[in-house]
Amino acid sequence: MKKEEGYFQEDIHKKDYLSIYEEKKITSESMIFDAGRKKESLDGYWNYGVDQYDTCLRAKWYEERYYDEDGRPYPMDYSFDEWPTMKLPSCFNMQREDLKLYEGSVVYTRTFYYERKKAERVFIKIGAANYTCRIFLNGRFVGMHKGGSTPFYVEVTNDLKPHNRIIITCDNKRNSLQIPMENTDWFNYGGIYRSIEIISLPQVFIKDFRISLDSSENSYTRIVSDIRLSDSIDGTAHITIPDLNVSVEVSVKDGYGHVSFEAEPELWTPDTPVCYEVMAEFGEDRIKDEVGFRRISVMGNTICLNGTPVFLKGISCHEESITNGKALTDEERMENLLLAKELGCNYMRLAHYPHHDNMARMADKLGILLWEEIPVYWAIAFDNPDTYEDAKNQLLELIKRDYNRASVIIWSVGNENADTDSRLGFMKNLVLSAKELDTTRLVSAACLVDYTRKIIADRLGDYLDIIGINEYCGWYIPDFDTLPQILENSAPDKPVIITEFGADARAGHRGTIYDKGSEDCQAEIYRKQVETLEKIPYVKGMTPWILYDFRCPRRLSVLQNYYNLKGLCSADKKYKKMAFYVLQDFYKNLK
Ligand code: GCB
Repeated sequence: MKKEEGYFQEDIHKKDYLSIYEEKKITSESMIFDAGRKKESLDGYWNYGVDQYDTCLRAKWYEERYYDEDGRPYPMDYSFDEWPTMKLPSCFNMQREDLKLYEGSVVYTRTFYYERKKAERVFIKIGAANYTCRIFLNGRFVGMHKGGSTPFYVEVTNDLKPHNRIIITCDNKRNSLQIPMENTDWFNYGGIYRSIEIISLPQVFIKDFRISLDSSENSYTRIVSDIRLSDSIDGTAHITIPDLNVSVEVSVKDGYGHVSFEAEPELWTPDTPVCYEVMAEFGEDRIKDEVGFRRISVMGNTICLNGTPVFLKGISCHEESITNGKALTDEERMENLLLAKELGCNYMRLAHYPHHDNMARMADKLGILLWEEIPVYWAIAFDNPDTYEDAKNQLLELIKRDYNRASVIIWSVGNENADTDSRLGFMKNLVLSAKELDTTRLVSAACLVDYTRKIIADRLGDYLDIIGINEYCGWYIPDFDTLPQILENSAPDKPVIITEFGADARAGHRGTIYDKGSEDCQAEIYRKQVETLEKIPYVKGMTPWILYDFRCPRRLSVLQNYYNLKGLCSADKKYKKMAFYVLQDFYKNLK
């Protein structure tokens, strides 16, 4: 294929080379309900090039315009098929020592065969890629997604051939307008770190499927379900739940159907994490999910699960492992959940961004309640409308992804954001969006304490169902006695969860309770914290910071050595610090 004359100069001089890739934005609107569907995996070995200057996008390598009219090759700056390979999904930082601190574009490519069946629609799903991802199939730009932790889907029905070349560029450069912004207290892993899959569907398919107890009624025997189709057509869908003897028809009009019916599910709780196989079908399409039924609510200062008051015995957790970065294996996820169980938890905070959806699926089975969060972290560009759209999109993608998970009880719209007017408007709107899309859960955020007035006084609290509070009394706030004062000065009219407290301790480093960085000092702070918090009637849960140590570019002391050491366990999770047992004891003896 021939390149236009002068293409070379255009490639290097064009300043806004990215604008053409802003079209075809993939958003929460493009999501497809994919539980129980047959998928073909594109995981495995991809060729890749580290493209620090974004030359693939500037020079449109994906067009593969190799030859002039006489068949002579143009000079080329890439060699897709000769490039080295990397196994996906993965964080590239963990794959090559010299990429450990790289932040920027990586071009991934591979070929694959596909035999398209008549009348099917085909989509590519990427579980997550950090942060901006652009997909090209057979020379054509098919879509762009922003946001580093949620899944996205793009239709490729008309682009597929028997033999295909796919190219995905993925750029994890930090940026003050993104969610999160450039400064975070965790490591900015890059790459396509969750699975890449092909999903083949009939012409008309079930695009969204939600099922839960009816949140508008105080009943435990009424189930509601919403079905949205890919197309605006009329018809009848079916829902079956064999173990509940449910088989109902759903009348669908203009692509949407709602049904409400009686059933007697055993309620989902951490002690009885019962999930039912639920099937839905419309025309040739079938989906299948495993769903638990429970009700979460707030009454005054109390959090109730199925009408019974519950105290959230929790722990915070990042999505990270020493060997795999964010690309955890299911075994590693299970290890984290079991470690929380061993600690005596009935609840976890999945900080500070959406973790893999298998985490919630496993929590459904193990009986662990979850707080899920979007990375509206610290000083977001609250004045910027595009930044808001990005945050909202990440929130909607998360909610749509995990709507049917009984374990997820709280959506968090952010963490530690200063109480300014623009932040209030931004985050209030996120709260309202979450509530509009999902009436079956509570909405919260991890707020800052007003240390000057020593009071819980974040204006966002008015809009939340539960107020989350991060407080570091005894650590960043050296005078521990500030905590009882804050708690005494405050009289919230809703439950409070202490979303963070903690202290750094290097595993195996001992000292007196005054020696910062020693296990003894950390354990003492935990002792004082739980002793104080236990007495406060409106504190209805806690997720101390954090289950295990994690990589952190901001932590430069010799003790820390680029790790945040507030873990109750060492980073490899093999060693439990003294504070682990303090919290375990507290949870064990809590009534
Ligand atoms: C916080 C942040 C968390 C940090 C932690 C710390 O308040 O929410 O992301 O890692 O403090 O260790 O300072």
